[in-house]
Amino acid sequence: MAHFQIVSKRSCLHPKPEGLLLQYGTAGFRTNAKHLDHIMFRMGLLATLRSKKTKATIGVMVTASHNPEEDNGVKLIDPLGEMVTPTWEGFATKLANAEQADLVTALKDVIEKEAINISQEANVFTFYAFYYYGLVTTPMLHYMVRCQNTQGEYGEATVEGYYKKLSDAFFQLTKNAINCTDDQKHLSVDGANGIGAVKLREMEGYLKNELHITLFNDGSKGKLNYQCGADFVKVQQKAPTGLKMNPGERGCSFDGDADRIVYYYTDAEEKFHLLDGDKISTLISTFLKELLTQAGLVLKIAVVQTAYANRSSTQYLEDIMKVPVRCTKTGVKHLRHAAQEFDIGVFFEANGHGTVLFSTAAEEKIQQLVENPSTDEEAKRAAVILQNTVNVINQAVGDAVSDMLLIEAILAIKGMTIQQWDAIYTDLPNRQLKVKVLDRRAIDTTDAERRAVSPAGLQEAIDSLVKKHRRARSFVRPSGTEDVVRVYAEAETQESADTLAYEVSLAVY
Ligand code: 16G
Ligand code: ZN
Repeated sequence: MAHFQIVSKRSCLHPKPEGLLLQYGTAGFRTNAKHLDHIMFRMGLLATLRSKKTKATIGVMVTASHNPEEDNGVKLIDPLGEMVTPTWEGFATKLANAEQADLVTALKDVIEKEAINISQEANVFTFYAFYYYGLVTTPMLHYMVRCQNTQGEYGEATVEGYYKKLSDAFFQLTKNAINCTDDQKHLSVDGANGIGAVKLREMEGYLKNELHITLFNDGSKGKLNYQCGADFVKVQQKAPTGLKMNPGERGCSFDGDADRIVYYYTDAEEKFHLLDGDKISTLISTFLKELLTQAGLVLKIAVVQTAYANRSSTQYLEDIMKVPVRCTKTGVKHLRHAAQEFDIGVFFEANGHGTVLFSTAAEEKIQQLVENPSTDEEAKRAAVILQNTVNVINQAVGDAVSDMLLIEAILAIKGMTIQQWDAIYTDLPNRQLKVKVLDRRAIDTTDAERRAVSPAGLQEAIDSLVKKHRRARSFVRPSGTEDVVRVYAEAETQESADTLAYEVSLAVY
């Protein structure tokens, strides 16, 4: 009981603003940092319970991701580096919203419902993780939690271990790039003035001569995510400020905590070309599918997208590449869940968050092929590349650095320019808008957020607006991270997409 008294006393030092209600959303709690003190304290408690329950190390990530600098956020990371389960998200919300006097009751409720043995040693790596590692990117923490809980099988749970694992795999991959000139090894990176920039600086030494990075928005001057970063580039469809690139050169942007990445270039007419999460998943899945064929491996590969995926990408994957595509709700956990149903699940949100999951069986088959002395040369080469691809990927979570290394390796191996990659299919012009409404929860969606079921009449209104445009599509959904409703529209021309997005946003009011 003494425990609970201490908790109760300490929690008074982190009082909850009365009446403040927050929900554990797609990416944990996220709001203005000044409202988060009590949340941080309470999530520490919950992480400890989660650790006792799973008898494993749990991660606590404090980050604002792509949000403005004054925001902050916190989320819990489960033993294999994934997001906590829905039940525990529910506990998080309850705990966060309990008034001071009810906090202990809320805690006891979790303990009882989950039958937690309170005397079980809490591997409170949770808090150590953050303090011990100091500042790391979101994906690095996910990676380390996974290493810690797989007894090092996944890699060494240190910052150096992470750099070394990824860069080694990258070297093994780029060995297969014949004819790659020094020019082609150059990449401009916009670090969004976030932690990714700091970590990439540290990692540069490991990449030696295989990748020449010019880093912009490295945090030395600008504000976090302000006019830069993956979200800005994707939504505004223009280059980040501060980035200087010649026509045709490759550039990419991370978001503030480096779990998203998008690529781009400007052409000779100074037109900006964006290669977003859809282009990335197409590149990766095509690469993997070709390798599977060369290796003679029969493994089920699929791509998971969300409603934001450009229809051209879906059509290309399904019709040309014959890769099955699944659509899920926005939020990494949904995509991840769907991706786990395949031997190889490539999942990316259009905003650049994504990774690839390999089933244990898939990894074993690849391994066997590499080790089998009777594997013929072509199959073996493909199997070795597949194995190194597995190693360069951060399967725990979408990771800008790991995705960047994989993309760079694929382009090098294929001898492909960014223009050639871009030309695989042509995006339908699209537009995203956000609308402030009184209560965004009045909007409820179905069919992986592609249709609105409430308020009544909204979907019918969208349908009739869509009909006025060619090759058009539009949907609305309440944001999980901001108090707004998001509107997406795509159509045959940019003008059409812009008009449709605007018209639909009026229908939302
Ligand atoms: C969070 C999600 C991201 C999603 C975004 C949508 C995670 C780790 N992150 O950042 O996947 O795209 O929310 O934001 O799940 P929205 O609901 O505000 O549009
Ligand atoms: Zn992020």
